[in-house]
Amino acid sequence: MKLYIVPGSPNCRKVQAVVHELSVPVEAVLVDFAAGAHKRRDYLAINPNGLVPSLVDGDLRLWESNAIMQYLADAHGATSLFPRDLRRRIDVVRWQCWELSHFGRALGAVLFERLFKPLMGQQPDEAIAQRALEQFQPCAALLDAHLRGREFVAGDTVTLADYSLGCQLPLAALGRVDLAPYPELRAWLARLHEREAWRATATPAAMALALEQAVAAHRPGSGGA
Ligand SMILES: N[C@@H](CCC(=O)N[C@@H](CS)C(=O)NCC(=O)O)C(=O)O
Repeated sequence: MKLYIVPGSPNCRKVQAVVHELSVPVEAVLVDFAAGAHKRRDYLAINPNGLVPSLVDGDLRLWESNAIMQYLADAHGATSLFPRDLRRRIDVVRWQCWELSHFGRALGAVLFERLFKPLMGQQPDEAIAQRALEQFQPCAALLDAHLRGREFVAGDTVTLADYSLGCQLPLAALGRVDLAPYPELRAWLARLHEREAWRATATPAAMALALEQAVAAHRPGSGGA
């Protein structure tokens, strides 16, 4: 099995966390974004979107991070991460859908403007970041309220839903996204951080440093923007 990733990508991290949880032998293939490898014909044959992550398992070519997580969990009998019981399973699916459509989409738009654009040498658009932040805040409040009295998003044990919803949050501070108003969310993130699979997939130090430097160069008043 081959997993195509870019170190530091939140969508890759959620899949990598599942790989670590399951201890499955997966060959990680690093896609060289800087060289445009994700837009070349050989990679587009695997993922026509030109995005990461992608999984190749025999003749299966699978893209969309949440689908890859579900496939890996089911293929390895991980019923705790992705329960077979219909009610519990659909709860996990629901939160993963919500992550893609609402929570992660809004947060991703903020981070794209404030972190990833500077990293790529592009000028951030703060108006877009502000609008996305306004969409993120009610989502964060909803999740915060949901987590009250719960260890994890879909119950007392970690599931795919936690890794999907958590994958971008470690970058929040760098993107000036204030999580202070969401104490339950922060406590849940700390619980996630206790898991070996989460710590093992943290953004590589070199990537974290590059992000910090790119953000600093574009900070208002830095003279870099
Ligand atoms: N919905 C997709 C999103 C994948 C995605 O946007 N990946 C980012 C990295 S986190 C990417 O490949 N960006 C490259 C680009 O936009 O050209 C998934 O969940 O797999």
